[in-house]
Amino acid sequence: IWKKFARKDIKTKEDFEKDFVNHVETSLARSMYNCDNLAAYQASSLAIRDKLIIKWNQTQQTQTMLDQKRVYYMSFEFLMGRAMDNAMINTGLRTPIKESVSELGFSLEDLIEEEPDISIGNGGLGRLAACYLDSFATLNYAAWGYGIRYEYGIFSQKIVNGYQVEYPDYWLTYSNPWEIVRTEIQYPVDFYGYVEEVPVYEGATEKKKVWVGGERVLALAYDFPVPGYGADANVNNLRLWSARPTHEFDFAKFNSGEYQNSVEAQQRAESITAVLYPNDNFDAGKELRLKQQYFWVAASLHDIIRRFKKSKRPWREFPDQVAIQLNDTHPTLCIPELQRVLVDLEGLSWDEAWKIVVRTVGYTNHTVMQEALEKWPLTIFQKLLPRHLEIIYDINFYFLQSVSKKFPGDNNLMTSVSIIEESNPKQVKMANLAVIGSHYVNGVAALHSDLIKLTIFKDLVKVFGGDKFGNVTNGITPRRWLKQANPKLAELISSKLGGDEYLSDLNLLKNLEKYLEDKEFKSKWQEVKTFNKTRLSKLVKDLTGYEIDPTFLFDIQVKRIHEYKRQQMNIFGVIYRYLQLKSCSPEERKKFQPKVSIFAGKAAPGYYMAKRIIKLINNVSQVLNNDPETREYLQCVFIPDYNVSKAEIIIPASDISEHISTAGTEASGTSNMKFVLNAGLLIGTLDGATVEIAREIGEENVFLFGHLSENVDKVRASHLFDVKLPSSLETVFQAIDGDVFGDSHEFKPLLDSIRHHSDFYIVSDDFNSYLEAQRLIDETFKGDHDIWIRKCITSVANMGFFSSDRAVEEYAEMIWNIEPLSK
Ligand code: 26W
Repeated sequence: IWKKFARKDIKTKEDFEKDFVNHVETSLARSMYNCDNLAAYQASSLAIRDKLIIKWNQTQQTQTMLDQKRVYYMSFEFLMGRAMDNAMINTGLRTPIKESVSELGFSLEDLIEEEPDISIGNGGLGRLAACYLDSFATLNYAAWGYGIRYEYGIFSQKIVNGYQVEYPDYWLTYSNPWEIVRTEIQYPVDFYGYVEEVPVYEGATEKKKVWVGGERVLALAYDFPVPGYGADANVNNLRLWSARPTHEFDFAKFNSGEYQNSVEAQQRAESITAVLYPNDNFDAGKELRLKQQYFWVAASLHDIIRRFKKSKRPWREFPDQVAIQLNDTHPTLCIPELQRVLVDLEGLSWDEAWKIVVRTVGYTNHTVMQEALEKWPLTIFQKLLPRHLEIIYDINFYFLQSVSKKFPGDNNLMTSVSIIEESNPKQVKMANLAVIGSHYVNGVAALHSDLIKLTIFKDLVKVFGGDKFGNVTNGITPRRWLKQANPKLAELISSKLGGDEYLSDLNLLKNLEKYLEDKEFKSKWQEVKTFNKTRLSKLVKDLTGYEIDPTFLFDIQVKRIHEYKRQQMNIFGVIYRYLQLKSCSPEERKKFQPKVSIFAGKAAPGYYMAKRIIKLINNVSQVLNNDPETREYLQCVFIPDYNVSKAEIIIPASDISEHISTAGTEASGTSNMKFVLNAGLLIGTLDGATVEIAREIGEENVFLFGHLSENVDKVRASHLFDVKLPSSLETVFQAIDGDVFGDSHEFKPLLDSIRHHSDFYIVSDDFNSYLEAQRLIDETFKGDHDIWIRKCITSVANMGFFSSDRAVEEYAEMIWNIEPLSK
């Protein structure tokens, strides 16, 4: 019977239409007469989701049957963006569904616009996790993502009077057709309480420690199917946890009539997964965040262990079945939690357990910035997780014992590698715990991986040796970042390469070099760029009211606003250009390459300087775009509320994009890869993965400038007594001080941090070389345009290395020791 009635897969247009109508009428309880775009989006999503679930079930069954090792990618953030378009593309159903939807009276583009972004991440780290999920599924790895189902994702940003204003991002308003709530999967998670000594077994004299939790919440699982690319590809799982109250409730209070108070603790439970912390690269050390981390780690490990126990294998085989990857230090509690489960609950010896922990866990570092390194005050830790703190002390004790044997008397070394920082207050250094408790540590670009060995982990390298540390350069998924974001370019490439195979084997792009002399191809290439620039111009008009001209050079910097990323340098450059234009005659102006500088990005709500940078960009925009003398040559816009779906429109429209961080500060960057893959060139410092991009596509195709990372310390040291501004920057500061861009008081802190507070990000030292690179861009763009297009084509052709498929394969081989499953 089961087989006879098993749900049929969607194969034809008709299958989809039937499911669509069904969902409108039953799942949504609507009819043909009141099916608006929202309902049509929901019904389409449900129909596509059904298809994914069938494959999801098959994939999971096969994985369980084969009993192969599985990877658990632990990430506190997943910046998934929209799901529907991606699912249609990956399953190959986009074209038939587009036709169906149109026959049903809708436009597919309109339906896609109905979907809110899943924005449960801040920036690079969260988007990287999303790209890796796509590659796991596409390459048939048995790999799950684990995260938190925040009810409020990253805030949405409005610009009011030039200032950023934050609004809550409640993305679940119209429910979410892409998630499946697993009411049968709920685990208790405890906090607070105390540690007790109990007999190892009833009646024994030997004692062991156990944790008696003081407050309990439930973790409830929500699953998101993650479809791989290809008609018959696997569907993997992203499991997100949501906090719920337990149903044990305070009867004493209830009976005495205190109804409200009797449910108070329960209501508190839900606050754990309510909101994503909006800090990026800055550790605020808030107790609720540690609570979120433990909640998620405990639930995920519980789930992993439950699955492992079903296999009835001995514990020592755990690392042969399970790989846990820590996406930065946020899930580092996996280490003491797994040790606690094995020792306190499962009765393994400390040493046996520790071997298992270390063999299971791998750690990826995403930043060298001191202020981003997670440290928890012992007081908070002790209160929230008393047993884990003891375990961490023990881990540290055994570790330091081994260090002192190897390096007797080296107290500085001991202090530096210790998990506990003897500061006031004392703190737990999560990065040290992550290195000590895992078998491999990697950075995210070649330069970054070298730097962590020389800086934050220098002493740990001494202890463990360099072989424990390595590199996996980040990658991006060509499905979302080429096919979905830039369908016109994808189509043009497919027409030349004879199909879509390059989307799952990005090195095939190399064949594009054959067409460098093909005039028709190059003119189509240009048409695609113009189309994408026009598309972005419309978005800019809708969101800012400004009209920008697609024939201008589009110069784009989109990323979180941060002093180290140096948006301030970019806007100073824009001001410099404006002042130059103002000072020339109308005739001379005509020699300028018309250009629009486009910015977007969010500032952490508490990040004062970043917010001032946004204000300055907006004030400059206002002056430039309204100046009749210069606006034919130079404009500037700030696009509000940057997110994944906007990135998909913005990135394909660039001629130039800016990756201009102070050398040595940007771990990798991934938008640099997205821009080049979408036929834009880069201006950048030799930082993060830009170094490798230049290596792959040729240095002559990247506009490089600025001090090298190995010289940054020296340059900084030269600021100790005096910061010398180049006259170019001096002129810019004079204009700002002279209220040309509004009240100069607002920008004083920004300028002072450079001229009076030692210019930590060396803007003054890099400014002239930045301007020189900009000059070269103008010259190249304005000159023989064929040369420009050739640069773009050559660059795209050599981007194969930056596919997330390559990155994930390196992790699989070097760190996880897993092979892909056959379909
Ligand atoms: C504790 C607060 C906090 C929050 C987030 C600290 C650090 C983070 C992230 C690790 C910051 C982040 O997203 N880093 C970015 O990771 C990307 C993916 O590897 C890199 O491409 C970026 O260069 C890096 O800034």
